[in-house]
Amino acid sequence: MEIERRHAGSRRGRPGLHLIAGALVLLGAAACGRGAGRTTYRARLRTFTVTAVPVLIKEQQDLYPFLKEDFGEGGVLAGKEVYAFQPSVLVAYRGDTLRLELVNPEDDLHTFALDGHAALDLPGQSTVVDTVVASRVGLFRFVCDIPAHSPFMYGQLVVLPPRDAPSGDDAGRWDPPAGGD
Ligand SMILES: [Cu+2]
Repeated sequence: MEIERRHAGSRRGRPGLHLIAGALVLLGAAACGRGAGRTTYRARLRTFTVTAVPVLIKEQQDLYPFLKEDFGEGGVLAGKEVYAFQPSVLVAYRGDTLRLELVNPEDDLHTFALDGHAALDLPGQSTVVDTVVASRVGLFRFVCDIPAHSPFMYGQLVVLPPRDAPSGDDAGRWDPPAGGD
């Protein structure tokens, strides 16, 4: 549309061209009118702190006696332990840069495999930081691919189209409260 405006303001060229250019400007203005109220989303950095959390693991068998049977031969958790990523749903808009702070507070190894974006080891008692760009709209599953933790330990990255951002540059913005005593 900017190009059409420049044509309309030009003193060069034949008068007929000015008429055509003027009509184009009007058409462009009408198109803008239809889009009125729609915000322009500016991609931003989003930080997600995701922690690997034990949910039902062997160390808890004294606390939850039913787990002895669950983990035993033929039990519903035989050969498995249940962990979770907390939070398990991450939401961003396309174009956002995601800073992932992945915390593994316990002594077992976990992994963080995010479809098409990242494949990371999370050693025990460590924080792994990675940055990815949400370049495609869609649902992207992330899992810990340690066999004993599958299929329990997973989550989803939801990447929304920017046109769906509700308002302004800060749409969906959330900043953690400042730390302190
Ligand atoms: Cu795991």
